Amino acid sequence: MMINMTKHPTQKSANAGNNRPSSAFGFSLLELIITIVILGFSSLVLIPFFNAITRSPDPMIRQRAISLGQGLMDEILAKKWDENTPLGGGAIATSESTRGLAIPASAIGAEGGETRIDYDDVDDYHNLTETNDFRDQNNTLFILNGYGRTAKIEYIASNATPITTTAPTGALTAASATDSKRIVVTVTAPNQEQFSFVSVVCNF
Ligand SMILES: [Ca+2]
Repeated sequence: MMINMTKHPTQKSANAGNNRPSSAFGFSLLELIITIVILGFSSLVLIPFFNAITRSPDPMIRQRAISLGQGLMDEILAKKWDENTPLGGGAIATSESTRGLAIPASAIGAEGGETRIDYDDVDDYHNLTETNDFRDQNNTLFILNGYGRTAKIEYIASNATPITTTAPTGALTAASATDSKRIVVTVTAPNQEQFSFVSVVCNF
């Protein structure tokens, strides 16, 4: 019996140049399913991350807001403690203390006739409110659309703690004058995010 060992012509051409395993030609269904499952789990982790990025405030917005607040706070802190504080400094009389000069502290707020460029003591800035249009201490106008800032100054008890933007409650009258004034500057950014700057200045 003769056995023909010659390969069929079509079989020979199909195997020609084929030295790689059959799996190298593409993905099996199992591999595709595993890939889809991995991508699915990855998206669970990554989607909240991307959402957080798209919703986070623009760093430039924050930087401008902080500059606005810090600029006004620096300006206020450079002024004397009270309208009646003598040039060169020195304590004056308050409801907390009779040390120093027997000159009573004034009520909170700008004195009659004072405008921004005349502000010479800390509490002149009480209720200063600016929106879009801002002025520096030289009364020079600069515009930052969408931003706002306000200043609030109150007498607070000198032993009050904690000092925050809301507590302790302050007083505005000269009769309730204490040895400490709390300054709160609040800046509102275009995205309505608020930044508060708090300082306490003392009668000395
Ligand atoms: Ca003043």
